[in-house]
Amino acid sequence: MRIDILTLFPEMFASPLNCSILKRAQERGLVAISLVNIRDFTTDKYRKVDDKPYGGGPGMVMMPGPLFDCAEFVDRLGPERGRVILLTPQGERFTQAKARELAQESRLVLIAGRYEGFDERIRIGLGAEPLSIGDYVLNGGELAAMVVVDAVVRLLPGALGDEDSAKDDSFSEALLEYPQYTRPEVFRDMKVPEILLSGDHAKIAQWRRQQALERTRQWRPDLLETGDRERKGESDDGTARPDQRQAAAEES
Ligand code: 6GU
Repeated sequence: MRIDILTLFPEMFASPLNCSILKRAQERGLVAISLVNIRDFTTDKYRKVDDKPYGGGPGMVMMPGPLFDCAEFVDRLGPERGRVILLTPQGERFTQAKARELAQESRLVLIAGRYEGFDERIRIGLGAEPLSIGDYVLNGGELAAMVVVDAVVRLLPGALGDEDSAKDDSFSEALLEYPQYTRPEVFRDMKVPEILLSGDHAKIAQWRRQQALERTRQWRPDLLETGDRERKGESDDGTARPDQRQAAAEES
């Protein structure tokens, strides 16, 4: 996979891209990530990338010129055009399902902006899909772009060790995970639940499922609501995955 990130702050990406799984994935050749500074495509002496909104209103808007020139330059860096994603709070919500979908692509172009927003012709003219990472406002799209890169790259075959990949099964977002414990057995008077030391694997599995349901009910009841297919982990044809049916049965 090739990922090009168009940004006004390429330096923000240095640390996240050069640690841990993302670093290893690049070293292994699973993904090539390039950072391109939008400001390098300005033509005026002030290197201006934003301007006041037509019609009035607060804030500044990203101008189409530098971004078009930047995107057209980036197009030529790879053999095919790639899917263009516009990071903006005015977008479709990024989910695990979307991460899986993007992980199938051979090329992604991520546009991270600043200011109040993008001139609408950027989305239209570049065929960019607006994507938001959640219902809150960030100072810019950079952190959101990093979130997308992180979630997508870890899904590329070979990015995770065997140990980690087991956790990433297709039901990973259907319920919250059960609580985990490791050594020591007693820590500051807090004991590991007896059942986990019992060696009874059937009982342990039952306990974990019940715990997963309980904490989902407490902290993410929306995941248990009907009519929310994607996060409930239902398949595209609307039928429940086997794991889901079991969870629903236990719930009732
Ligand atoms: Cl993609 N950008 C900004 N600026 N804020 C956000 C976001 C993106 N997603 C959630 N909040």
